[in-house]
Amino acid sequence: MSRQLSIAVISLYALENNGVRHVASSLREAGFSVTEIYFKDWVNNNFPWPDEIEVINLIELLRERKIDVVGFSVRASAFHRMAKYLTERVRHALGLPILWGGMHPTFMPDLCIQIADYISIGEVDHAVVDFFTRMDDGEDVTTAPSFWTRRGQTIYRNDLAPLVNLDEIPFRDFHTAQDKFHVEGTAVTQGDPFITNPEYTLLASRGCPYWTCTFCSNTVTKPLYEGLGKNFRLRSVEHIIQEMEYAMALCTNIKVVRFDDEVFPIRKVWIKEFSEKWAERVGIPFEVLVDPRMVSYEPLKQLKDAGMRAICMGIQANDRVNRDFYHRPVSNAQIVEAQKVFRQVGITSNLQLIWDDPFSTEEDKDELFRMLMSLERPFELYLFGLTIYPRTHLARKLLREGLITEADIEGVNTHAFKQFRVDLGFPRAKADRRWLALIVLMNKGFLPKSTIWKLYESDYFKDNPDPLVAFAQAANLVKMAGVAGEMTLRGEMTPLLIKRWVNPRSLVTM
Ligand code: B12
Repeated sequence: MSRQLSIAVISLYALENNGVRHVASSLREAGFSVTEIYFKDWVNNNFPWPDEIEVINLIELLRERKIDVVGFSVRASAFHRMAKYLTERVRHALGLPILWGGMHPTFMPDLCIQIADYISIGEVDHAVVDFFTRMDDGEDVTTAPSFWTRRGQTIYRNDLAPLVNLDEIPFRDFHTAQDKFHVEGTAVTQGDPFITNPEYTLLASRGCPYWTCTFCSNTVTKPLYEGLGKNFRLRSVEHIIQEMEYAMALCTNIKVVRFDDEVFPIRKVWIKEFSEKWAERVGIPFEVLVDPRMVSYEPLKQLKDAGMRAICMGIQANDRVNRDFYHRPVSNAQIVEAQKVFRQVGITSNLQLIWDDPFSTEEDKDELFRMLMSLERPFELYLFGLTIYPRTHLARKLLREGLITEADIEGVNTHAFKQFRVDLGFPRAKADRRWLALIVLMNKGFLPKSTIWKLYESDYFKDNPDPLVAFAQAANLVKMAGVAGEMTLRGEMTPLLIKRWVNPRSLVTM
């Protein structure tokens, strides 16, 4: 059935945005005309404020497409100010009703409904169809589940719709080119800006089996869904393989697939079926992220044989910080053991750390350093700066203990735009500059561990870390050049990737 309403769904600074793509697919399947707009793309550690020409192009595009309702996907809280600004500009120019969806309104509904006319909370793959069907039929939207409406000073709040069965929602669509636009610089480009990307990303699940890590969105979303379905849901293997068959026919440049799950589901029977079907019907190298608590040889070996080429694992911090601040009961010993298993399986491991927290002591950092030094090489290290999301368990605890103020929390702060990935050049305390330089050197295979121990023991660098930092930056650049070279050989280096990652003003650690 064809519907009257013409809806725009806008992604802020993300060409891949799953949220926008899923919402657009569900609405198109229900007969709505949907324009997907990819408003700018991200550049690592730098999300520049939109230029005037970009705002004007966005407004003109909405006008030309005769849009009736504008939906913004506000995925991260750091986008709050920008989404507010764009909302006001679009409203002022076109007088259209504005809807916000995504993680930020899910975290902060009372704040967001003061700005948008409507917000959606949580996942709305089915609920969004119900909301717009009511609107299209001229029925009452103020009682639509998962949606809030503001009329003047009155706010209509509704409970959430139940969580969805992931096998029952449509795939993100890659066949609608004429209704997709990328607004960037002076250009408005029609077509799907992500369809030629060599890296295809997807989720095998939603939610997280370990949902208690205090920094994570799941500590906010899981309680919202109490009684409305299981937070951690897995897609059937067949559904994933069918998506890949559909995607491979349309996205013809896929060289690698990255599973973006909170943690990739390591379940014996599922992994066996997945590995067999992936090898037989997809055959593209892929990467996953796991938790140290789920690492064991057999399933990882099956995945490796099916084409898994790299594995990410969050270490976060040392025992004490993981236990007392992050509520992550993972011991140093488990991490060392997991890395052993990765070496036995023969898989590249990308280990991830969280830095820049206000509670790790020098002893904690020393213990973390020693644990990392005890890991079997080779491994890659990714360093992330701690970003404090609103309403998370961690934000509440740190506020209570006076370790942060409201200004440190995303939404007011925009940490995710500045130091999401740690940049060695960013201003930090002397001691931290030294620790980071030492850690950055650790995964550089060309540097023997004995040299790193000597640098660690040197009293000179404790007082003067800058030469050490310069050395680590140089080693980091050599590493980056090597990685870029390998990616070029595999056909995975694109202008898009270069733009996103090679940011000379903020070089991330690798
Ligand atoms: C995968 C992922 C990414 C991938 C995205 C891949 C992709 N293809 O989209 C990458 C690595 C690119 C990424 C980047 C970032 N991410 Co991220 N990401 C995630 C993750 C793990 C899953 C997101 C996802 O795809 N979910 C599945 C989709 C279908 O769900 P969804 O996006 O929530 O969309 C649903 C609803 O929200 C809603 N919805 C969404 N948009 C809209 C719009 C409208 C109009 C409506 C009605 C509804 C609606 O409907 C959708 C369908 O149900 C989440 C954690 C999580 N559990 O959500 C973090 C998460 C969203 N990311 C987060 C952050 C901070 C970021 C970055 C800012 C980090 C950075 N500095 O690089 C960037 C922002 C990029 C950008 N410009 O948007 C935070 C946000 C927390 C916060 N409150 O700020 C989260 C919650 C992780 C966390 N730490 O807890 N991310």
